[in-house]
Amino acid sequence: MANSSTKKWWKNAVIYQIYPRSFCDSNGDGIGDIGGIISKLHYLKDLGVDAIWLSPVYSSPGYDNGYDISDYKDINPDFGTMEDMERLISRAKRLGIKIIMDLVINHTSDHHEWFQKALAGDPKYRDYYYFRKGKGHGAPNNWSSFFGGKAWTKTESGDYYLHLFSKRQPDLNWHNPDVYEEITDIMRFWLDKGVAGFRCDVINIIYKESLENGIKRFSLTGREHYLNTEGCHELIQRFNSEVWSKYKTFIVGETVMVTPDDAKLLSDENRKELDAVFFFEHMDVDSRGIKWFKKKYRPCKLIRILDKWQEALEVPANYFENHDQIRSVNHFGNTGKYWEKSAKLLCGLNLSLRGVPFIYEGEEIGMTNADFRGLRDIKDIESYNINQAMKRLLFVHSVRRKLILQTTRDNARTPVQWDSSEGAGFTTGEPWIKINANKSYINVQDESADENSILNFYKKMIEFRKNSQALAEGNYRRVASPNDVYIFTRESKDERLYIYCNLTGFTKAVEFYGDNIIFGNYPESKWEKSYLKPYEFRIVASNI
Ligand code: TEU
Ligand code: CA
Repeated sequence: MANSSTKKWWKNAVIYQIYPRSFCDSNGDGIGDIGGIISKLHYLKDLGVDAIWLSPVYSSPGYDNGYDISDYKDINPDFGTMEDMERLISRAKRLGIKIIMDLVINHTSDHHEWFQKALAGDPKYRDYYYFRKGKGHGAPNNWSSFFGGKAWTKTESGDYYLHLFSKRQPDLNWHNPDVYEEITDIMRFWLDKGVAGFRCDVINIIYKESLENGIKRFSLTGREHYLNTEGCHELIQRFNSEVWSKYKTFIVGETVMVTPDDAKLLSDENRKELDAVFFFEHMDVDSRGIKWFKKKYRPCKLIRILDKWQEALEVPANYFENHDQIRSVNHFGNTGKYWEKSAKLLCGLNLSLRGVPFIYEGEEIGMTNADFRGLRDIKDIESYNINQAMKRLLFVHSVRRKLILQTTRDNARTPVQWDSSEGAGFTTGEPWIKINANKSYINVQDESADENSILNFYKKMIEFRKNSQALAEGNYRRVASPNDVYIFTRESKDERLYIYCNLTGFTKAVEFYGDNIIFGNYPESKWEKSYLKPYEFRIVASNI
């Protein structure tokens, strides 16, 4: 049995993701920064979070907002200095908040010194990347990029280099032992500074088994050569045994296109690879293979997927939002009449599932998708590349506009709405991306003052989870329920809870299990044992 000294600190943690560019701007240049984060640490403490996952703050030209790193041991001046970062780590520590950094090691920026030296012809650094001669009149193979188009770009010397993301993000060659040494040195650099772990970007695709042609697909041709390869598992095991295990880290991997079986291999405690993984299946519940082509969202499908992953993994990393996804009220809830109820329901569900819950900045106040007027308001490099790809396929403007506006990652990247003022309390200057006009009623200041707000519901729910053995470490079992209603139990030695989630805007008749309703998103006077109101969430205690 784990006791308090051997128990892993993150086992019952609630983690909050900060996308620094959009969180809080302390110097009026319109860009969120580390000073802004420091100014909000008390807010996060009050909310009840244990750790922050910080999206990249390293030096970067910013083509992919920091997911293109040009110096892993320095801070992007837009965000501040190394001293600011050290101050953030120590101030957070004083409040009992840990910092988990984003680590992007599938690729660097094309501005990175290694890539610049490679381009200049230095053989040592050319071998840090995949440079290859073209075949016939084209690229070395037929692989495609995650952001649309080809995965190869031709350089002045006539050779091509591989990039699974944008051409500004050349892939590192993980066959090269020097790359391993460089990157593990970077990990130690940050762990020695006191960070508590990493969120590893696209970690399950870093090792390319070969550069053969891929099986032709509508999207991501070539993936069978780099997805969850043996070499990738070996690398992660080495990171774990040689670096991570020497510190008390929490390592969560972003793992793309994984099945529960793949994810189990990557996060099985005995294999000593990752502590937890982010999977995507529930995010894709309403997409036809690729997210730009949506289909109708059906709650029963979401439930089936969540249940499957709850059963499969010991510690799923649970989330409904991040910086790459649309806002959860738009995705799985309601932005009209049931905005508030559905936001609270999603909070309740996320924090009741087994695993480690992640909350994305602004989710705790029910922020919605952006209100962009057109494609010109969008900054995301992915949207830009997809728009170009759709143009090549002769999609007309109105279709491109519609598909991109409803799916662009910038929907989740509009500034956090701290108050209803012009700059939303985010900035005193001109924001780098348009602020949502609904800051007039969706904002931290107003919600702090309102006892029944979404924000205060988050606080109560986090507190509830902290005090509940069953939610913190109990087992999970699904219970029979009507269509589109999710009911499950969480049970520990002395506590059994029934969690009820009505994922629809309709009243639903339900069987009553357990004894007393003890928590919910409707006022106590409205609690009815035999039916659930629209988007109702409730916790029922049962005597055992
Ligand atoms: O995302 C990886 C990834 O799979 C996404 O590109 C995803 O396919 C897309 O966002 C869905 O719209 C990670 C980061 O989270 C993302 O922000 C980066 O752009 C990407 O890696 C490249 O580093
Ligand atoms: Ca700033």
